[in-house]
Amino acid sequence: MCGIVGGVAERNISNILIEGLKRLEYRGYDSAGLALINQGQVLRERRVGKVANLEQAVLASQVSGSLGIAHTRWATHGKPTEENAHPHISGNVAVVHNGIIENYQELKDDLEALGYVFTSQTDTEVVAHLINDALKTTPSLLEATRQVVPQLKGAYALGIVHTDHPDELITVREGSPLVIGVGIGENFISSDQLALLPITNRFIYLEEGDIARLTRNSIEVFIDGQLIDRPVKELDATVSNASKGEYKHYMLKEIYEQPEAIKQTISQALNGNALREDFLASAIQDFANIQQVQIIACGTSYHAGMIAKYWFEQLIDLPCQVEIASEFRYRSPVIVNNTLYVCISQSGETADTLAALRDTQKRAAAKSLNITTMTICNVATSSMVRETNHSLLTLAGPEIGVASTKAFTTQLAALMLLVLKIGQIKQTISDTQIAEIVAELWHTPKVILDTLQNDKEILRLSELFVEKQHCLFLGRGTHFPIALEGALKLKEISYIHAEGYAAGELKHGPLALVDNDMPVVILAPQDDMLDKLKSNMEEVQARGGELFVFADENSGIKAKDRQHVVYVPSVNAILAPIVYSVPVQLLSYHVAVLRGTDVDQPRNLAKSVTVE
Ligand code: HGA
Repeated sequence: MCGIVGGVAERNISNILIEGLKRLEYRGYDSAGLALINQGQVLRERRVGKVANLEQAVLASQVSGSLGIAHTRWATHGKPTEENAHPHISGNVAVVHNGIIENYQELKDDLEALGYVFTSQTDTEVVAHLINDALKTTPSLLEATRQVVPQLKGAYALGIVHTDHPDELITVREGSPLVIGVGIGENFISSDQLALLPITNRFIYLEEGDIARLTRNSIEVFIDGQLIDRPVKELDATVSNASKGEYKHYMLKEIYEQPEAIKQTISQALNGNALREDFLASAIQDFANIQQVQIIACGTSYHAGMIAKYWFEQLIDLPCQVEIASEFRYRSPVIVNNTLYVCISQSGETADTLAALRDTQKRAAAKSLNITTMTICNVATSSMVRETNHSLLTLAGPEIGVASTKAFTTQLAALMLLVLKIGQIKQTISDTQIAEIVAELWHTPKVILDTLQNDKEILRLSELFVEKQHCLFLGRGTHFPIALEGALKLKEISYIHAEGYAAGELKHGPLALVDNDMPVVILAPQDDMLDKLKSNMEEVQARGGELFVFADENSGIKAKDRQHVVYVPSVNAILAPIVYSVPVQLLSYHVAVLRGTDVDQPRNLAKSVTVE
């Protein structure tokens, strides 16, 4: 979602802010802006569209300054116009904001009654006016911010500067992520450390409710008005590797990175064909006690969770529920003793998942229930990792394309490792079975590499989708979630309406949609459901639907009139969903490229969904 970058330095930081915004652009990209404090003035530039537009404006106007804040916006309140782009200014205060001020209308009414004039439709502008107003009673920017924060309801990360405070950057974290980048004689803030990696690898991760005051040479963090010590963490320099390389899009690069990402992810847990003794060792007692699993996630991560449900129940006989976080958090779910709550999120900051986790922890504590919480995510320093009992990292490297690919397949690999570990502790799976699955897991990167060889064939087929308005994806068992994921991918980046269905549900409704103009994508691994799936394919063909089948090379499914087949190398049925993710990713990618959409930054979407 929106990206914040800010800094206080000796040197001109306009380039640093722009570079930082570019690195955050994948999180929101409908408009961008910056404000620099220079000789008692706020110099502001804002532009609709990509950061490149802002960059040109900054180059043309030559605005400079050694204190400033910048923002890429993903609008929640008010259209993506220049007036609504951040920073917002009131008097001599400039503010950037990530999140939503839920009570902004009440605050706005009060401020208007006091004579403040609003120039935007955003919720953010109230913060600028409130701070400006609070400065009537105190000369301290920090103190004014402290007075305003309790009035704000909702989620927010803020960056605040003022012309009378040329060596002071105030920042607040409440419900939206924010890190401080620690430099030498200069300090920075950002909503994602990725933005600051070119200038520092030392970070302070703010906690909920923290307010910090940065100057060139000092960082003070306060919670409830008390100065508090937050540790500085040094990051491994390799995490900064986030360029497109030779690839046309991040998404394509990330699809091709999957074999390596999976290898990295499983290597941390395995020793030959066995689980390493130290893998999740601190969780052994907790895992021994659990009697069921509740997975909470959103979007693609939710689909990974759906697959894990099959694995938990089939392989280790452990009941597992999966739910979308935005539903789970608001429906007052019964929190059950001895449950493992697993949050899955690429960023570890997904607002709904994080809120669901916190709510679950609160409810469990209120009833003195014994639950265990766990995160599967791709960012070691994320809020979820910090706030759960245990975590398992996907070592996929930064994922920049908005459509998740390598994060998804590494989540699946991580979930399988978790299933095996819990099964081993509970002795519901034998060492031999573990060794067999692990051997297949090691083999998966190679099968994905072979599957990627089909890229040209998939490109050829994707030409048949370009003019389509709708598409169905069908699968059974663990490939039902892959059908959902395939449909989600196609929707997200090509804007073709797509639905994923359990193939057995076809005759309960979606079959009515099938006609000559309806492409139907089928996921046909070699598993127990193959014959049933073949019958479903016949049902589609009988109604004139055109089939695009990703089929196991030994499935016996053959190409014929209006039935296109791409063969996927044979793979163990349990792990097949990891492999079958790849052709649906490639299909969506090529369709989107042929339709000329912005693949890495599709309209209306953004990465790292830090607003609910
Ligand atoms: N509510 C603010 C900020 C939006 C945001 O954080 N998006 O991720 C706005 O609409 O400008």
